[in-house]
Amino acid sequence: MRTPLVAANWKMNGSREFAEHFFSDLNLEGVTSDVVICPPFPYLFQVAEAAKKNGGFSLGAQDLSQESSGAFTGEVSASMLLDWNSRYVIVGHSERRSLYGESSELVAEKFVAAQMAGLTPILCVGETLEEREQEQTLQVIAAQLQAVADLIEPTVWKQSVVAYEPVWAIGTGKTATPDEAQAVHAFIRTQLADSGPEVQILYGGSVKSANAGSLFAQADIDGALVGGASLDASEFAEICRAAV
Ligand code: G2H
Repeated sequence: MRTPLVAANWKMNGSREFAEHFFSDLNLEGVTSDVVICPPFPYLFQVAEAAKKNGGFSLGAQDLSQESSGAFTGEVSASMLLDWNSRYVIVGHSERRSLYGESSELVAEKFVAAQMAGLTPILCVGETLEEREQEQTLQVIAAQLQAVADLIEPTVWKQSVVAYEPVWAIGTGKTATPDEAQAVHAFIRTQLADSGPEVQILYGGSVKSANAGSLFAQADIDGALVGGASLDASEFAEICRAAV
């Protein structure tokens, strides 16, 4: 049995004041899933403190460097994230791939850096609208997963989370139907070798409390990576409650 997991990706949103209000409003009563909150880097400390005080969720980061230390201005290493008690880190979010030119090979190096340091990578994969229309969805996802598979032993998948985020559904209000998402999740599981049955595979892309239940009811959807809706504490808690 896989424990459901709901992760908040705040993206480049928030402030100290926002985080203060968020945690005073966040009520995770009745939540049985794993919960992760991924703030921007400057708020890791504040979220780590809130996690210590309130409990019920773990800390994650939104990205990391593939390097361990050195002259890499602006970068943040896996050990720095661990220093603030991060347990998870998102790698290969489509915004990193499309806006910052991150290749699948670089994403794979980041995955390995995270995993070797003891962080759980949340590897994002997904196709663009054009790729879906050209019926290339599964090939695109297989290639994104293969770049990681080329660098790891198959059992290492067990120490990771995969998030399927169709690019056309991100922040657009459009969501894959539960059946569309389920088909891709089932495919992803087959690509993870013998580890497949144990890996939490999340759906991401305009998830909100109104659509979470029908997505989570699918056999291979183990939770969600939530962007916009994670900025509202009660909406986010509602989504977490739907993950049973
Ligand atoms: C996809 C998702 C979170 P949103 O990027 O990673 O964001 O829920 O706003 O579509």
